[in-house]
Amino acid sequence: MEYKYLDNRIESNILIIRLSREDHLNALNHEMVAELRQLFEELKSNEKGYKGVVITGSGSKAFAAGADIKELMTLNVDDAYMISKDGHTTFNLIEECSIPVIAAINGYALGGGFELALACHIRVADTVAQMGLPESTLGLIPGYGGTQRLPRIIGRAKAIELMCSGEMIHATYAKELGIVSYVTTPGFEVQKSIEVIKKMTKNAPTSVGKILKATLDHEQAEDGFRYEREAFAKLLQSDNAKEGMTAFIEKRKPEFE
Ligand code: CO8
Repeated sequence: MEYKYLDNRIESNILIIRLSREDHLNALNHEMVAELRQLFEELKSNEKGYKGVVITGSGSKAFAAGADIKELMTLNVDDAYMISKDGHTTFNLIEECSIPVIAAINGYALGGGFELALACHIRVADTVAQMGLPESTLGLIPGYGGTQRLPRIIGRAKAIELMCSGEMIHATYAKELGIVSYVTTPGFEVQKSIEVIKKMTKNAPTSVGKILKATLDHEQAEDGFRYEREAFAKLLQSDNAKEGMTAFIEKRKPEFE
């Protein structure tokens, strides 16, 4: 299938997906998320026998700088709820994939972009990568599963600190926290990810699929995902969110109530 926002190629029997909206720092619009959903639905049967998947961003500046803020500004509460729910379904499909999925983080991975990386099984980042969940700086909260996945990876204390502060962290600190498994020089994050997939799949493929499934625990978080999308959709209509997103577009600091 042809994709508008995903540029796909195959190397060593590994599918490399490049998010392709470079002018917007690969910000995730609804269509791009729908394309990811389609692709990971197709990967369920893995008819082509891929060994793994690497997701990365086009250009050198960003993996993905978040959900598309301009698109978010057009959504009413019902649309926002549904788009967040679609995102939850899509990112759960990624997490449930029966072959290893690695996020090769090249540059910024923020908001929804970081949430996409958190849904992958493993993260590799280049030395200039910066990541975080800055939604609170826009008067929002994460809406693509970040409130559930980040605490699972680094513990609640550090996760709530990062989410409430909206702070961006560098790759080396992300590695210290256990978010990122490897840090590479810029331009080598995809190669390193391929190497990790090769290492993980050199044994019985039946074992790999079962290990990925046995360690999956997002089902326990279903209430949390529902709370997240309800809160996101309501907050999106708030005066603070309008101020936060308008300030981003106008390239100024927001003034929150
Ligand atoms: N959405 C839309 N456009 C964006 C985004 C974004 N998230 N990020 C960057 N862009 C655009 C900019 O508007 C700019 O476009 P233009 O040239 O037309 O002005 C272009 O990309 C380049 O960006 P900058 O000029 O800002 O580049 P800088 O190098 O100065 O800064 C940053 C890079 C620091 C990454 C900066 O762009 C930034 O802070 N971006 C926004 C980060 C952010 O707040 N992300 C969170 C978004 S909210 C979110 O992700 C919610 C997820 C849940 C959604 C649930 C669905 C309902």
